[in-house]
Amino acid sequence: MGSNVRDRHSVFILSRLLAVTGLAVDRFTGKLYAGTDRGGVFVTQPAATARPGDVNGDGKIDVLDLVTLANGLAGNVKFDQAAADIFADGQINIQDLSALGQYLAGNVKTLPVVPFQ
Ligand SMILES: [Ca+2]
Repeated sequence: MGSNVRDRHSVFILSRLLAVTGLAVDRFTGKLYAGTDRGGVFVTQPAATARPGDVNGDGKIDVLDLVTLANGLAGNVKFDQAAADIFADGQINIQDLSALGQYLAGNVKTLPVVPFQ
């Protein structure tokens, strides 16, 4: 019986979500809005697409990502594997840590760092 209540509540929530029309994605921020312009109500972030360097997934690329990756490589914490291939060679290792450090130091302007073929 308890699950019926939850199911009805889920259907209610779903119907409310489907009632929302005119969803729009802000091309600059990637945020999804209900409304036809940027003045609409912020709904949610779109499904996660890995942003190279944002290893901890907080939307920023900063020294915390460096710390997270270092700890991740040491096996101490979990991290966003797709975002961690900063030196884009399909592997996650010390080269990614180095590339992120170079980016944070300003020596690399964009991520990922694509190795020479
Ligand atoms: Ca981050």
